[in-house]
Amino acid sequence: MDFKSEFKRKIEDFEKIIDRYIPSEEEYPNIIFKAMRYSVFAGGKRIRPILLMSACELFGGDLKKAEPFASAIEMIHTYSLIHDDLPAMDNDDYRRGRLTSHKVFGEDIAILTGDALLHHSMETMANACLEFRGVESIKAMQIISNSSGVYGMLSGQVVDIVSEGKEIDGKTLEYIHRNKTSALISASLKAGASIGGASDKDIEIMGEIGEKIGIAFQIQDDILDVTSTTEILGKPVGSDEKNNKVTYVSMYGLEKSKRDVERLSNEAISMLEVFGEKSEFLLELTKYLIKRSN
Ligand code: GRG
Repeated sequence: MDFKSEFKRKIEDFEKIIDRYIPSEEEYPNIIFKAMRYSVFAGGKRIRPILLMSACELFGGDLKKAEPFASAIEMIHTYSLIHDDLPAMDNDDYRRGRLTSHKVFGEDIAILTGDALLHHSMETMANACLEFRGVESIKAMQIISNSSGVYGMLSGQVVDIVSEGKEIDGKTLEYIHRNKTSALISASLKAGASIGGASDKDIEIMGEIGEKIGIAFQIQDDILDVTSTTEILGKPVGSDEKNNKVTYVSMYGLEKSKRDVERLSNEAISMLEVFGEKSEFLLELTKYLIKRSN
């Protein structure tokens, strides 16, 4: 398989899909739809929706049923980036190679844009549940809403914020990574598996694979924050240091961080191999995520 062209094709396909789920800028009040579209269509690697659709494919599911959930998870991810960049949080000026939402639309509209994307994601999933009826869709919605809220991403962000400028231990750092980053990545694989008709046991296994990929992804993000450039990342480097945040690299050093990314990714790959040839794309994606430069 030519992974690069397959990945590029999946990104292009997904962008056409999500375009159908976000209202047009022509709708009133135009500014909110314009701001939603500005951040959603600013680029981004589309990892979470592609993980979700690939997991659905792995279990032989109907991709049409996965589309609204893949779009919803990208809306949630984009909302979290908009809010994370706000002056009250990380106060960053660039994201995905563009000025951040609050820099373009003002802080008030940026807050509302994050809220709008979150609400719209829930409406998109609820509509899909009504259309498809099956318990697989309801379960996917439950997985995604659970992992993005107080039992996942949101609480990871809370502990991250209250830990700023403080000495934290390894357990707290792990809590932050597991919830802030890994929860949504793991949910992508679980929700995709559910829509694909996987058994409860396989959904659990996909969740464990997602946790490993998610933690490795965050450690790689911490590595890139000190080794990459703003041009390549499309967001400021050194942002963690600026915000007095303890990262995997500042706690364990660069060498151990690189080793752990490799170890976790290899563990995820071994678990994926059990599914045979069908998991080839997910396997290649996992390898790409550890070698990524942005
Ligand atoms: C505001 C509730 C709330 C949560 C914010 C996800 C998050 C929590 C903040 C984003 C900042 C950050 C660095 C989070 C760690 C996860 C991470 C590496 C996000 C970036 O994801 P990518 O690399 O981004 O997939 P693109 O732009 O490619 O989609």
